Amino acid sequence: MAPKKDASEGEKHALIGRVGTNLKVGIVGVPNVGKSTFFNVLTKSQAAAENFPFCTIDPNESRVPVPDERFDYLCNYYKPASKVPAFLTVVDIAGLVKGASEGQGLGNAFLSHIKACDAIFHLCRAFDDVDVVHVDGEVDPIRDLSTISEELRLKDEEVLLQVIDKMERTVLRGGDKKMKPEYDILCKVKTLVVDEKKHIRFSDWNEKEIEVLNKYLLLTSKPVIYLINLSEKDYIRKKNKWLSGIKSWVDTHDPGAIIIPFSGAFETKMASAESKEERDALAKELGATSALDKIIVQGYKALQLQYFFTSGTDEVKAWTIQKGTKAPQAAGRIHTDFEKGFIMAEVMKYSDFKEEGSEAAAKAAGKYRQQGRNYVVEDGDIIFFKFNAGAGLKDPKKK
Ligand SMILES: Nc1nc2c(ncn2[C@@H]2O[C@H](COP(=O)(O)OP(=O)(O)OP(=O)(O)O)[C@@H](O)[C@H]2O)c(=O)[nH]1
Ligand SMILES: [Mg+2]
Repeated sequence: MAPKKDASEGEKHALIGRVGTNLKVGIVGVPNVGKSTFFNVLTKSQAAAENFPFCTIDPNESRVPVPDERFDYLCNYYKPASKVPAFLTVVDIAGLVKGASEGQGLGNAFLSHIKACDAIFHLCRAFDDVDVVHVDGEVDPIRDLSTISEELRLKDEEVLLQVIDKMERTVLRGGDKKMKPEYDILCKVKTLVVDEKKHIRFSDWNEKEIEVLNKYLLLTSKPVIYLINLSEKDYIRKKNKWLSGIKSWVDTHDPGAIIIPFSGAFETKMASAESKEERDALAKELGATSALDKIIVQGYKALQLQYFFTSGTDEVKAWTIQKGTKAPQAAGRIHTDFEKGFIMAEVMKYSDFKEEGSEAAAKAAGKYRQQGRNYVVEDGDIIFFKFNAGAGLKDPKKK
């Protein structure tokens, strides 16, 4: 199934990449800019984050719960024994330097770590601190953005040229007709990446092209969210000398991409608070709130994931699905038998549930709807599936 465009959120291009729910966002940036510090505050981990370049070598991976007030409301309402929110998987990757695509710095190894991710948090340093060394001397976020963006493109260039060169032997000289359509599509991608020096995600691709692109998982096809690491002071006063330049760079080089300013130093301070009350008090005292929730939600959205809820006094759970998933496949997330023996989905919109105040009231108001196999599940649906328990085991027609 080709991923669909999501007009509702103003995204211009289809998502290229793996189809599934176990998707990851990788933190990418030049060395020593605060990637691991950010990873630690985001995922409450203790990955090494020290003041020297290439502190991170092997990727660190962790899951973070996706904050959602609907989930909180349901938990508050049912007071269930088990609460399972949706999760976003985040990977902290080694720093990338100019020439990485040719083996500089830690070289090619971690470019494969980026390949294994489905979206990118491009973390960029915009804080001054003479004690924190920058591999390229002065702090200059625009230079860093260009460095990373170009290294990703160069890596794609290398992969494309290799693949095309190999295919030429069989397709052009060997007359392999079967591979010709794929070869032609790759040549089109090559024109964009190599000749026009553009990223893959900026173009519109048809279903066949997306199928081919999905095979190669090229780096510049992955959606990027720009995270700008500010000093605590700048974050609190919402001012930074680089921000407008960064915005114009992104508008020119990655139109429509999301930019989220945050501060590693501020978030580290906030992370020291032990309870929600303490955190709220600290936020009030410092005069700013954490940007982490927004970052997680945007990361999850960039992967075109969403979730539906199952809820009751035993458990309130958010089930991750890809946008466009139909009811039987959504049921299959819970158990394969639910999909095989799917009868119907009883669906309540979260807003209706909240408005009516209870399941019974929503039912009485006719807002608890029965949906069939073609129903496309919407984000935040509360669903109760009805299924035939024996369907997965025997053919119901045979008595
Ligand atoms: N002043 C200041 N220092 C920070 C901030 N975030 C990180 N640092 C410091 O910058 C240094 C590098 O931080 P890391 O999080 O290890 O950076 P990294 O990008 O993971 O580095 P590599 O793994 O080497 O690529 C550490 O000394 C951090 O304490 C910040 O927001 N403000
Ligand atoms: Mg690191």
